[in-house]
Amino acid sequence: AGYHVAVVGATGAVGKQMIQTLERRNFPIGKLTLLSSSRSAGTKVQFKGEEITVQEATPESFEGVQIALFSAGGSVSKKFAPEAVKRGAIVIDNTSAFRMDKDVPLVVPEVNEEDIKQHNGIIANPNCSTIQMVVALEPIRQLYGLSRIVVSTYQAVSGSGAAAVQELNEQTQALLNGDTYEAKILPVKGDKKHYQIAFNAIPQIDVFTENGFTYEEMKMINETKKIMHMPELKVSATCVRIPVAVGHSESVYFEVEKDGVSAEDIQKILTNAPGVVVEDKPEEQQYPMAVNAVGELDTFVGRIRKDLDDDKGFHMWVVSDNLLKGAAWNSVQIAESLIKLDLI
Ligand code: 11C
Repeated sequence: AGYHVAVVGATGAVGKQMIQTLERRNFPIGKLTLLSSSRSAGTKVQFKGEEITVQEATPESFEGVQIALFSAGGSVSKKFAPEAVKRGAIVIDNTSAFRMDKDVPLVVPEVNEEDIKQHNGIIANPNCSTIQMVVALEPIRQLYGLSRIVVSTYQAVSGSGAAAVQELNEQTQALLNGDTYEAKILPVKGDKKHYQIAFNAIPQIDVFTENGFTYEEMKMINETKKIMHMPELKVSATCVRIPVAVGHSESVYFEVEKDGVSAEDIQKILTNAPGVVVEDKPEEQQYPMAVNAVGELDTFVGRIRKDLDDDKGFHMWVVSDNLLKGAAWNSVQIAESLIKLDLI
């Protein structure tokens, strides 16, 4: 009568969406175990009309668990994912802890579902901004090849967690009231300085690496190459936080390998692509916007146009709910793929 599923980080921004997505998809669940840090243990959560109490995660919490969805930060995954695997669970991990490990598949079902078959207990869920970009680019790559990507992101504050959304809301309110509000979280909780996000755009997501790119930018670069199995693909990224609560937007420039491809060709492929909805009627001012993507499982693409100077270059605007396709839904989708591929 269904699987024993655990959600680790059940009270977080993504964990809540995981629980809702399991319910929304009517995922075959026999038992749902909700886990968190000791701080949030005891919280009561509704699932299919029943109340489930969140428990503190311990190694023993994973006894009998078949699928464990992790979204409680990298250190929690590093500590508990091996414990879950040891007890026979398949872990779907939404943190960056294992993404680049050679023996851990990094999966977006629309792109590389078959990679799941190589798992050794842990399957990684990519970074949100990477997922929506590869969902839109993969159908193009399959038909026309892909040689280069240059992406600039406009990322929602919920990517930094529920407390960051609270900071955005309270700060906006305070500034409109003529009060001051000291930033404590954004751009990165653990970094030295914090900046106002209300009425601002901050060109820093995650901390800086030694090459001048941030970790968020390096995630987009490295994860894209791994998911598409293209280590030679040229990718560069600039990641920017904007005062939007939910929904990441991206300006994606890409170059195909084939000559003579038109914007209409790209539009046509994406219209039939899995997980993609094309919203692209400039004459009607129709294009994807973050507010319309909230709560949706799909990735929305518009503003598809050919570069004016490069015959192989194209631009498009890609929008998705970062908590759903970017995190919770992609994780649940991987769990659905496990069933579909007869791997559990
Ligand atoms: C953000 N992309 O928007 C980040 C959140 O590696 O899973 C997800 C971080 C990650 O801030």
